[in-house]
Amino acid sequence: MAIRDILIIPDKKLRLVSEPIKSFDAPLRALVDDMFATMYEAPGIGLAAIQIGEPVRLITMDVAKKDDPKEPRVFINPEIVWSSDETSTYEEGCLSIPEYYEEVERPASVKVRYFDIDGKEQELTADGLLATCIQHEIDHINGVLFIDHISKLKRAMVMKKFTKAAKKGVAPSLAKDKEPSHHIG
Ligand code: GNR
Ligand code: NI
Repeated sequence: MAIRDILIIPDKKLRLVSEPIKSFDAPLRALVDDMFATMYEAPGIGLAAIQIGEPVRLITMDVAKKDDPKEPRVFINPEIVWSSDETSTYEEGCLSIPEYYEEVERPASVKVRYFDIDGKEQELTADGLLATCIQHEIDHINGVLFIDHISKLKRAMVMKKFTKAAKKGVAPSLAKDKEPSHHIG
């Protein structure tokens, strides 16, 4: 079991459309173990395989509150088969866009069909944070990031900060959703 590096924007791999899982075997279990180790250590409430550079349709998740018992969940080849018309708004973050948070509106409830680690088909109807997280992670396996759901101006600001930081090899300076004054940026 290994903690793996998490890809950060503007890494192009984060824009790949991940491929379906075909084999429910030992290498898949090893990858799932690495994803849980990486997700819990970060810490994060969800992780898509592409975030550790593996372009397969695999998600790990645990939305249990801190101090409550762990609720590890694995979703393989997940598909949203129903979404509510009702929406809800959460302040989202992403381990691939560290320390940037913004409100995103999405369907409040979703029904997801997926395979579990044993290759058995499952269905789950989710609401609240679980529904938001499932949608955030399914976006990842389709090469979509939560900043694709915010304003073009805010997205451009975030991309610029992280692109600059990546070139310098430093962490980006992100005063919450504000572009710093031009003379200090
Ligand atoms: O840890 C995470 N928290 C979070 C908060 C609100 C909405 C979505 C998320 S997912 C994120 C981890 C992550 O980047 N998963 O891809
Ligand atoms: Ni994310």
